[in-house]
Amino acid sequence: MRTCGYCVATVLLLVIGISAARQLQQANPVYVIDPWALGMKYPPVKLAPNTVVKFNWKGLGRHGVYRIPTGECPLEFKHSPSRGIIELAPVTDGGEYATKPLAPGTYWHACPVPGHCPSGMIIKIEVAPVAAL
Ligand SMILES: [Cu+2]
Repeated sequence: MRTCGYCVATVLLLVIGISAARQLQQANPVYVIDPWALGMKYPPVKLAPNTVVKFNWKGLGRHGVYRIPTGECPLEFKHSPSRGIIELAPVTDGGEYATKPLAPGTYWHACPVPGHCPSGMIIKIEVAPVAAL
């Protein structure tokens, strides 16, 4: 009896594909920003789809996390979704925050404490579509 080489290969690829898809569903990649603090510079980062971004400022003073629409620090950080300013984590003395898994797109995150965004607590996060990786 002859085995069908193509059939075996097809089944193998199918199994590998399914398990890879399961892994993608199960484990979101995590990108950690630690410390989220003054005196740091945050170069732009490119991340895979569904990456969770964690900000850590435990024991590092008063900070928070806002999403802002552009790389320009707003004069005033006030939750205002119509203007693209979204409070993700209010200012607390020490803390941490994790985003939801990020869909493809460009995100700007900044600290809302007066003076912190202009001093460098701002980061551009680009989440690439799957095909672009
Ligand atoms: Cu801050």
